[in-house]
Amino acid sequence: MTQRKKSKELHERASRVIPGGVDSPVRAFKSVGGDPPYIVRGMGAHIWDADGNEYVDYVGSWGPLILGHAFPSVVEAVEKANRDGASFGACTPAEAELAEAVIEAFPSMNKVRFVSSGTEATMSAIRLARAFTGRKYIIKFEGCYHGHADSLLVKAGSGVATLGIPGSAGVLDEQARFTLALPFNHEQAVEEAFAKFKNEIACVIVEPVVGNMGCVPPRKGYLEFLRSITQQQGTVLIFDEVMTGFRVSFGGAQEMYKIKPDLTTLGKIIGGGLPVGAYGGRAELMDMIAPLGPVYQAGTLSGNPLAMAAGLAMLRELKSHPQIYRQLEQRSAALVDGVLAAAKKKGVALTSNRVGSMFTWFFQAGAVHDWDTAAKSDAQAFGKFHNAMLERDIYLPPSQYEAMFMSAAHTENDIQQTIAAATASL
Ligand code: HOZ
Repeated sequence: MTQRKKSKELHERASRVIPGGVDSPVRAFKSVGGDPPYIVRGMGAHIWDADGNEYVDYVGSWGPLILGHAFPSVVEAVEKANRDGASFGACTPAEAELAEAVIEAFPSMNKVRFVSSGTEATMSAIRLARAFTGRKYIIKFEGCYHGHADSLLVKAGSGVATLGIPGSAGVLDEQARFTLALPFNHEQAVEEAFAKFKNEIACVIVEPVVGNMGCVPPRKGYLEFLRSITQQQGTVLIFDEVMTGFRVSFGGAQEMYKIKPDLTTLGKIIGGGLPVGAYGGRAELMDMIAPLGPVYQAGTLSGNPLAMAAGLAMLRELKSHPQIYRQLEQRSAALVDGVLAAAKKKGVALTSNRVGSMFTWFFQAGAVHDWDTAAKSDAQAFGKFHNAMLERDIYLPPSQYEAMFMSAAHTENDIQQTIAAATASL
């Protein structure tokens, strides 16, 4: 049994002063059991805990570390920026530079506003959509998670699904009333909602490839359908690409599926893993934001110089090495299929979803295409698998309902080690 004495002590200490010992609920390992290892270092595809145990990491800070931990040019950029001052709450040159780089990769955006988290990005995008349309209702999809803003904590994925919380205490019925949570990948449900709430729906917000109920790709034609119905209805289509942006391809899911949403939200990948989010879209929408327009949104740390520098270094690296995406595709396929083959041999019911380097093994035999099918997974079997993998030095997200991520730093050796560990753990 791996020794995690120091992690245990650190968790006990944290639990005395931080609710549940964690600053974000999924980290608590509640759904898989056991105590979380306390991470003290990361390098490439590997992380180390306080007891000196080394793991192959498939969380990658929940997606953004596509180049692996402590990537040299990102570290250098942050160090250099830090020497010049960590925060000014004033204009800095790197903001426009990163905005130009983001817009170049996402042609659906004429303008982008940086914030400090994905939650802020989606919350602000929804405010903007409501202001633009003058409508109240929003459509989101069951099992999708767009951060923890009040109106979005309705049938959400991620930690909410993991902990089996239907919504959240403290969210007023009045705030949740205007959120229509529909099943993902079901066109009819969307058509019915538009028929029932004619001219009342401000926006449809969707993770174009869902990562927060595990990885669930859109059915063929589904995103095209969302684009077309929102266009017909004068409703703003928001792609939440906090996970998929610069991940499933350089231009995100919208490049992969060739759809132009009205607004896009992005997350920490554009900050090289530092706390950054962004929302962007056509100028006609974005120019409604203060100080140009009446939609207020602000933040002292927005466009923070360290985060901008890290993001620029990351995007430069990705842009100048497009082969990274081919390598990620091949290695992720090898890993996902290798584990599936092992499960088949052992007679374990396992199904997988994968888009590029985002993937999930669901502990069930059936196909997973929405929340109801994802929820049929055997979460207990996943928990056992998770523990057994951790014992074999493989760090997976501590929830059946979170995607796993491969980085460009994962080697063939890491993959073989992971397949071997999975074969023994299944
Ligand atoms: N699925 C979440 C990120 N989109 C996990 C991270 C967290 O909640 O801490």
